[in-house]
Amino acid sequence: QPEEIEPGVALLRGAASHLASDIHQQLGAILNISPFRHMFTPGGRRMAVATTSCGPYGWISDQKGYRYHSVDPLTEQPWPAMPVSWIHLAHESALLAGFPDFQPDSCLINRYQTDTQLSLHQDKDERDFKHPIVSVSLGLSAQFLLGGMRREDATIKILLMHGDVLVWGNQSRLRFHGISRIQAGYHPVLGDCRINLTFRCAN
Ligand code: MD5
Ligand code: FE
Repeated sequence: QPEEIEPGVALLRGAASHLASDIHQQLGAILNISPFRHMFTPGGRRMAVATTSCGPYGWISDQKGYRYHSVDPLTEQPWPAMPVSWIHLAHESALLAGFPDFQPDSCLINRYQTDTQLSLHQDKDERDFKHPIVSVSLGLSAQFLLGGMRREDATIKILLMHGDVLVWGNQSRLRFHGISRIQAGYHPVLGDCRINLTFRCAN
């Protein structure tokens, strides 16, 4: 039963906990095909968060801009398949949050190591904002910063822990958001980092 943090933000505490070792194992197989890498912003800055993707489309960034693409630029091959158990988790989470038709065609995988942060931004690279985004937090905890529709709006902090799932939809789909600097630590399953999976309808 989701907790409504704000209209359109549904928090499912611990909803992915029971899948953690399964997710970790499948992540290993994905990384053997498309490893984590630090992409560069269109302005030429190296991103602190390391990323990869699975599913039909992956999110990429380079001097030409931010976009979704069906080929991994590192391997020049399609992205690895989205594991069926991941699709089910995303679909069930969206259903509980009131989105019965969520069919992700992309899963962006973010890795945050100690001291990594993600500055305030909006997710606007997807074709249709009527679809929610489902995010799954694994490993080290993080303070999530939830802002408003304008960059200067006040933010609230949400502590995201291993296994937490959030569904971002409707009026909260385009809120500004970010992640505070990750504190050093060690998680028994994921080790010394935070991993976030974001399931999206890119196209
Ligand atoms: C993370 N990732 O924890 C977050 C989870 C990203 C990113 O922000 O862009 O990869 S997704 C959080 C999110 C998505 C869409 C809308 C909102 C938040 N929101 O309205 O606050 O690594
Ligand atoms: Fe984002």
